[in-house]
Amino acid sequence: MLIDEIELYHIKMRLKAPFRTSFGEEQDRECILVAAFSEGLIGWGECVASRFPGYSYETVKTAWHTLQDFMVPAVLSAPLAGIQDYVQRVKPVRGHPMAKAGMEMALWDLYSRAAGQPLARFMGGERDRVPVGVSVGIQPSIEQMVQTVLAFRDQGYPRIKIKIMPGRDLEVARAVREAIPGVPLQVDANSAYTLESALIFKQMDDLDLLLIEQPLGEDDLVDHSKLAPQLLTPLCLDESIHSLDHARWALELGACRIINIKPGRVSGLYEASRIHDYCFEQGVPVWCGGMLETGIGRAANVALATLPGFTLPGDISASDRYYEEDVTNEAFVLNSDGTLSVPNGPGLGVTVKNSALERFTLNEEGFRVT
Ligand code: OSB
Ligand code: MG
Repeated sequence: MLIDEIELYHIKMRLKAPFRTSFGEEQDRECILVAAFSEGLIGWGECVASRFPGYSYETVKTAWHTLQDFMVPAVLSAPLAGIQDYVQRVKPVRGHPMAKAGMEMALWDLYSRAAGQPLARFMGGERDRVPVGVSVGIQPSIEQMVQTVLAFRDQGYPRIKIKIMPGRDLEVARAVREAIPGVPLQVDANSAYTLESALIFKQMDDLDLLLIEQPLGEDDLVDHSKLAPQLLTPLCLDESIHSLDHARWALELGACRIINIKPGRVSGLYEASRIHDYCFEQGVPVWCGGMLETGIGRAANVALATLPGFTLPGDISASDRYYEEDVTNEAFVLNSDGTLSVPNGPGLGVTVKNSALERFTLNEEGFRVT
């Protein structure tokens, strides 16, 4: 396939409510949208690097630079033989997984559209609905956390995740557990602790949590492997897993029992599905994480979560959980059974609302084959 043109859009969208984690707070979410043009078709991708390098070292600016200087030329330099060809071409670029993934998503959209298939089918997924949950940011008080969680529970979210940080952990989790007994609940520390805090996590064993997500440092598989056996609650890794090798290392070390897969964190849907396949063979449950995506990245996450090993609910909430207005014409809506429906149109199954894109765009640039 000859890709004739790539457009990059740096966009900014106001979240309905600020999203607070152990590494900071986001009110206006920024990201990069990638449009790839070929043979009259357009493929869209979303690069999930944020403005601030708290979750990952990548930022909107580093991603713009690596996309412009490396990923765009890799795609425009010669006709592409497929997704794997793209993956090979960008392999010499060390790191920068979110930038790689944003471009890759546009290519997945393009290739599955060209095949006339929904991306989910194109990737080998069979489900037409995927189970989902909601990720609730750190709130100003325990009271407000409980109220926020109850409101999401009442909206029909069947699984709740709450963010924790030092000083706002055990008591908050206990209060939420008491407010929603029996509802699947998990916590996410976003790397905020060290092994010295093991006791806090041991005390969480009484709360019947589904899992504890990324308590220790991103590069700390060793200490995770020391913490995991001290707990009854399964440990799940997010930030630590950047590739299939990391998944294998983490599982071999006993550093986790569950893996959160985010396409952006692992260089794209291709590596994400390889991690899925490996975990599926090993009987290790996986679930799809989220990065507060627009309708574009959300559609890709929904497609990924149709693979059979995604047995735990994803952080893929309905569009209206995040934004008043999305950049896509189609919105994802929570079904009464706590799922999101998989779009059945070709590719990502969503279309870009140009009027919204124009209003959200801070900067755009186009690149053509010369
Ligand atoms: O750690 O899972 C995380 C959002 C931004 C950065 C990191 C994380 C998150 C979330 C949000 O938890 C999940 C969602 O998109 O709903
Ligand atoms: Mg996480």
